[in-house]
Amino acid sequence: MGILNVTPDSFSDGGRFQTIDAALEQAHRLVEAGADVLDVGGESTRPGAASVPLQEELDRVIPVIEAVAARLDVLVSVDTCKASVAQAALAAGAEMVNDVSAMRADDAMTGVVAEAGCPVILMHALWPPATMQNEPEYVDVVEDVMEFLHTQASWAQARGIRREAILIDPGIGFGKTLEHNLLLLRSVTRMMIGGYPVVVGPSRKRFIGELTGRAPADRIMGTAAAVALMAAQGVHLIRVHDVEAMRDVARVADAIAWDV
Ligand code: HH2
Repeated sequence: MGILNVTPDSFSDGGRFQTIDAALEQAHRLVEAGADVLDVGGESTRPGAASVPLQEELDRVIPVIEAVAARLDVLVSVDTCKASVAQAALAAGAEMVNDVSAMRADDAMTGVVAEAGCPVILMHALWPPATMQNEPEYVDVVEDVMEFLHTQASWAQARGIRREAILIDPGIGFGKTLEHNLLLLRSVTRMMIGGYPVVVGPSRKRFIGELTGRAPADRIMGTAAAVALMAAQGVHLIRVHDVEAMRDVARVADAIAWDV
């Protein structure tokens, strides 16, 4: 899954793809590099990021989704917590919703996803993002995150979303210390117990900076290590900025670990 942030303030690529032309060019690059899914987002979720008004988020993502869906053969996902943005994105050609609040932020989200019948990623985060990094605590981080995701998945099904449409994501960096992130990445196969496909987004994140001392743009090798280990553990979808490099990493890791 290639990341296409149309935001001024994302932590690693903010401000780079704000015009439709720049976003389309990047979308082309990501698809040529082998992305199966493009995740288009108009609101940064980094700790402390300002929330974006509805109209502004719509103005950022909808024209880009329309342009990408019309021109490229790729599944477009919309990274949003707002039901109206998801609805407009699906009408504009998106086919999947990626909700980092696991559909807690907007009560109308389950209805939009159920009606569309599209796949949805439910991600774990301590909520809201503004305070999620304030000394996060868990009893057993893997167990707690898994229980939360299974609860949200059951609730989603009770609201009319098909079980087969649900993917889950432990939410690397969303209300987690370095140790929490490492425990989740080390034990990601435990996330698969419920049978939902698992998505992981380690790309250029702060835990890699904490381990290597590097700035976001220089975290590609650190990201590669995480991607290799995710592929080797059978993670279904890996959300990354550097698709060309990570495609090779996943290809080799898959061949070694899975003989494919
Ligand atoms: N991480 C980010 C955003 N959306 N979605 C899923 N499912 N999983 C993730 O780990 C995830 C996500 C944060 O990364 P990024 O989009 O690069 O930065 P920002 O939130 O600053 O735009």
